[in-house]
Amino acid sequence: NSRFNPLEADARWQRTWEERGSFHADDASGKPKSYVLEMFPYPSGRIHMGHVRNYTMGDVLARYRRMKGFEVLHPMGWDAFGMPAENAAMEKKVHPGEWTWANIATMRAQLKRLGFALDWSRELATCDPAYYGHEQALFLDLLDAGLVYRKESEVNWDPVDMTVLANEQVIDGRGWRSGALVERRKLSQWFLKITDFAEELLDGLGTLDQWPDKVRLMQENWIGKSRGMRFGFALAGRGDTVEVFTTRPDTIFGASFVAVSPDHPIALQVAEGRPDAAAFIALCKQGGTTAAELDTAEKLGFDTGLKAVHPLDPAWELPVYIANFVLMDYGTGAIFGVPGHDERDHEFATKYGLPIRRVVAASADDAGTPIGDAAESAGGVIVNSRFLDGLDVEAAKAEVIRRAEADGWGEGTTVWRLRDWGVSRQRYWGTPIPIVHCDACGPVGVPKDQLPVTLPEDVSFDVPGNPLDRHASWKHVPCPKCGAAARRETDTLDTFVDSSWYFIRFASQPDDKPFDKAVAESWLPVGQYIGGVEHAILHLLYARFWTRALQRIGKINVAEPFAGLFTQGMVTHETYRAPDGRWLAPDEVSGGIVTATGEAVTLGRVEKMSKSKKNTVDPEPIVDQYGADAVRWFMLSDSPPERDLAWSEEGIQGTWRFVQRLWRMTAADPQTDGEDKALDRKLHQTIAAVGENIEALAFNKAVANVYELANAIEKAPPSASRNAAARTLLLLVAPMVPHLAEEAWAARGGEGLIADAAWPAFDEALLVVDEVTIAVQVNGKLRDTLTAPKGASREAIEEMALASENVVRILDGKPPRKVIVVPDRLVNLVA
Ligand code: ANZ
Ligand code: ZN
Repeated sequence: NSRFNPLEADARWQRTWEERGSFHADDASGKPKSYVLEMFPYPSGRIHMGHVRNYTMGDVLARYRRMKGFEVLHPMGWDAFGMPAENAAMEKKVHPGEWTWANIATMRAQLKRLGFALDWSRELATCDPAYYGHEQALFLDLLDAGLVYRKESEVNWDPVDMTVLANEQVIDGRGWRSGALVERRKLSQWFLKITDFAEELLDGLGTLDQWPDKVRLMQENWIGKSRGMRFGFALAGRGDTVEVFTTRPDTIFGASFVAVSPDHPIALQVAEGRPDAAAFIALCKQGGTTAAELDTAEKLGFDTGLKAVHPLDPAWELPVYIANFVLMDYGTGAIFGVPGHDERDHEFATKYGLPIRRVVAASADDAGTPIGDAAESAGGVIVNSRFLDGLDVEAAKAEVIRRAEADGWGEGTTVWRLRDWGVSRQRYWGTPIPIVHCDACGPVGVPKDQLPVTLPEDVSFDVPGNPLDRHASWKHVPCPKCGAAARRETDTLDTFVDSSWYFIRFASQPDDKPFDKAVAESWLPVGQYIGGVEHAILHLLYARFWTRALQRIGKINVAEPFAGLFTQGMVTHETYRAPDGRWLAPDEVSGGIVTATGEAVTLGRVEKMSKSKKNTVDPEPIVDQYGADAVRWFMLSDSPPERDLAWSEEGIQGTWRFVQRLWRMTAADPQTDGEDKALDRKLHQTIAAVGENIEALAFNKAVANVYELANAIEKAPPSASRNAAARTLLLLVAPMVPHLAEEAWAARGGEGLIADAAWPAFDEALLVVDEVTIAVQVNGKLRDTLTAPKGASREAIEEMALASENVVRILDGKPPRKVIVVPDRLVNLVA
């Protein structure tokens, strides 16, 4: 057959793999285990190109590892709870569950058509009670261990829709639906004690040498260990002090003001007697709670009239402000401002006419240079600071801390940016928190034999707020402890909890418990985890925490869940605009004009595929047209996997042609024999290189290796070497284009499935690439030259030199007194 027909072959091989259970991972296997995992998808409706790229990469690695003799676990599931399902419920009047399960069915079928080597027997969906019931049990275990607690905490409140908003539903400080200014409200919520693990999570990063540096750095910054000092400013005329935290005690003589958070007890106290202060505090509470929003908001302050006494100079008094940029839950909730050397303080001081002093300079000579339009945060030498003058920044920090500790007005301390993880969500479509609130007993865990606490089906979304809160028969239950009338917790868990342990459940999924310890440990940690960099912080941090928390309570002896991490780039596409500025989809455009109207198209930038720019390409029709292998090959070609990949029609046509070329050169061999040394060499070099490159996830390089070998095979005259090379080429591309590989393997009478074949071995001796010319000297005089493989050992070169006819003649049977070898360059024999 002169053409490979994926439309017929793909489905046939997919069926064969499924029938044979080819990709089922055997827990009891005697082989070494390898766990390859891609971040599981949110079932939003259809597979997009980003998924195809992500899962193709993982698939190549998984198939390669199988061929290398590993028992591979490569599972797939659904991160199925979350807001989009509720939005769909509101907009389309369809139940979130119905919407989600329908999407899962569609996307599962789409994934199957790409021929991924997945163990579908382990498929899971987080919205399935068979999954989230076990999550509830783990939550209760953590509660028993004291790692879960309840606390008042602020949420974003939409006063028009009367509902709590997630951070991503707050846009420019307003509710995404109502457009109303969002307020901050206090609600009692559940927290996980991730801060107990701050040090461990930070130190653990040091062991993750197969993670991208940038991700480790992002995690480090998020955990945010700050060493500094805390000390008190006495309030003039009152008996109390304001405690502040600073990382820059060296700048203590540059202080211009003290500021407290709007939630600080002193602020609240001031507000009691003063309506203007109360109004200011209320103003600060408008707007979202995200750090980014607080950072970019204009710095605002309210002068309380109080005065703070400088701890190193009783005659020096500083004004005390309430300021919107001081957070209550960081450090002590109060600061001293140094406008010369802190940008926020600079902005604040400029606005309120406070002094801006220099206390750090590049050199002592610059002590008199005023600070300009911006704060100077660079290090240097301390100036204008009495006994600190002349010290460098670090020495001055140490000196201030030393004095404070000696005189008892402050102390060195460490604070963390990391906050405990608030997991309560006032939403329906999530894992119910397995708690019942009883007036007599307080919050009581639902007994484990009553789990799962399932979501009620009969809910409506026609009024804002959480339907669980309105569901009388679900909400009102007797207390599990005393039997009195009580209320179910109506909040559900943050969906990040669901994704914090799914990789453990994939490894082991008994019915009666979340996982079996020994089985899970036999697979974990995940050897290679692959996903988007958008999960570099929260998901990975929460999963690391959850694993360590389970370790602490003895459930699993694994500290770090993901040994290797790879963050892949995005799939991009050109953007198109009509003359009126509207975005056009690729299929509305042809040859630079809008197909429907004949208008000229403006070509925009190449950008990440997104609905808003209309530059998405649906993978399914592409698979219909070109088959899975051409799409897979495209995903691996051209761009390094960590970079963006530009989708193009020409590109997919090119890969389609290459798939056909592969078919022509591999499906059958001419009847010939004879050796082709050069081709043998190329083949063995390619085997080594493709293996190394797949191992390093450098798929584009592996693809380039394959192209080279394919070119060499096509150019080579018929020979046994050529036939062997064609057969081996098939094994090399089997992880990438598995359908074609099976089809060609079968056509040439290969044994069994190529998916089960062993990865080819290579002959080290054939790897040597270059040869070098080596000068042979006797007593410093050139007597001969040698041709040797580059990198040949000293001994090998010495042996070759001693065998040279000229050398034998000159030495005349006597051994040299000394041999000097400069590898790849020369040998000098001293006679
Ligand atoms: C004086 C100072 C001088 C500061 C200077 C900085 C630069 P990181 O590194 O993030 O730990 N700060 C302390 N508590 C705060 C709070 N609750 N809300 C807002 N800001 C707070 O930052 C520590 C610095 O952030 C502290 O050091 C304090 O300002 C401010 F040239 O004190 B600094
Ligand atoms: Zn009770």
